[in-house]
Amino acid sequence: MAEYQNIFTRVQIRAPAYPGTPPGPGTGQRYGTPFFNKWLGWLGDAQIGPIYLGWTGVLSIVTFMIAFEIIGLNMLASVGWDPIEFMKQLPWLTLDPPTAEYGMGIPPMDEGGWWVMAGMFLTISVLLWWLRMYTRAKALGMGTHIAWAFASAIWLFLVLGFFRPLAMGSWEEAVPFGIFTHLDWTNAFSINYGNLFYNPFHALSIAFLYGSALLFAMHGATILAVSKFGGEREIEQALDRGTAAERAALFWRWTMGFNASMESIHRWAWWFAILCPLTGGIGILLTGTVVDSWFDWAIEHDFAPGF
Ligand code: 07D
Ligand code: 07D
Repeated sequence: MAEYQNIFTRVQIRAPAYPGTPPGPGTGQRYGTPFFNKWLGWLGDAQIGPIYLGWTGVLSIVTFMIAFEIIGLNMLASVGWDPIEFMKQLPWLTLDPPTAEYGMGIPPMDEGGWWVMAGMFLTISVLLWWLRMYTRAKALGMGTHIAWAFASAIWLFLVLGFFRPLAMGSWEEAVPFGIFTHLDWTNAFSINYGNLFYNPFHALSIAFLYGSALLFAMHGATILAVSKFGGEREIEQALDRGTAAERAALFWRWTMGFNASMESIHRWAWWFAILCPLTGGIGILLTGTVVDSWFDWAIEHDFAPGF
């Protein structure tokens, strides 16, 4: 008997290639003949294509490639254009923002100008991808929840790389493009401003981050646990509670004293995810602009010991 399971089982959903619902008015065509990939089928749907790009998709990919090229070529230049050294040192390589002397101006290319240009293209790319998400959701008659969730991440991204540097009057405040150097930046930021642990918005952001992971795990596990009763048909179960919804609810009342509903669990998860970068962005924006040392601030507000 073939029972539908998921990740890494042999059973794969494989219907004839399906192009999807009609793309809707004002939408261009989709490209490519659909094909199937067994490896992807283990993780999710095996079908690839047809692909819809539209102008937002094309421009977003182009601007992302430009940013990626600028970063990559600058890193390659920093190791004397040696591809072997590039591969060996990649995690340590970096494209840094301009130094403070340039303020928010445009510096010479090799003193941060490339960083400004890469940042500009990356920002355009991210914003166009947001627009694509929004317009594609509308075209499919969907809600725009996913676009707003992405907007929340973009808020933190813009605070880190644009709004806060603008408020501080210098690109130097922004994050470098580099795998380890962006960690160095994160570490230095915390040290420079009196330890981010004492920033209450960092704390909120952490609670929502951990909360998101917990809710995702609880929800995924619950649905898998009742899938043999049809639990994965969540929408039907939300409108017409079946035995899967009843069992899942009872389980959580027994083990936690409270249960979410088939619908509310998704709203819980959405809000937790949204609030993580939303509160985080507020915390970063306040740092150095309103509060110079979170440790001193915490002593003043009686929750750091003040050794
Ligand atoms: C799993 C979805 C897939 C996305 C991935 C990221 C790139 C960048 C660019 C080589 C969960 C793809 C990455 C395309 C390549 C170059 C130049 C999402 C998933 C796999 N970080 N960060 C990482 C970014 C910031 C911090 C990893 C981006 C802040 C810490 C990856 C941004 C601060 C740690 C990465 C960004 C910060 C990381 C894995 C932008 C505070 C880690 C990310 C645009 C928030 C971890 C070596 C991941 C690590 C890590 C990307 C911003 C802190 C390279 C694109 C400035 C403490 N970050 N990060 O899985 O291993 O995300 O670092 O804002 O420990 Mg970071
Ligand atoms: C970065 C949103 C932007 C990303 C976008 C994606 C691409 C790639 C890829 C096609 C992640 C664009 C994508 C371009 C395309 C492909 C493949 C979201 C981002 C738009 N901290 N900390 C957080 C913890 C400490 C510090 C948040 C924990 C220390 C700084 C999170 C600990 C110091 C900042 C969090 C801890 C420090 C943060 C991030 C523990 C370092 C931030 C939330 C246990 C010594 C950021 C208010 C997020 C923030 C942030 C967790 C410790 C520094 C909750 C658990 C004390 C400077 N920290 N942290 O969603 O918002 O990020 O702070 O120690 O800026 Mg922290």
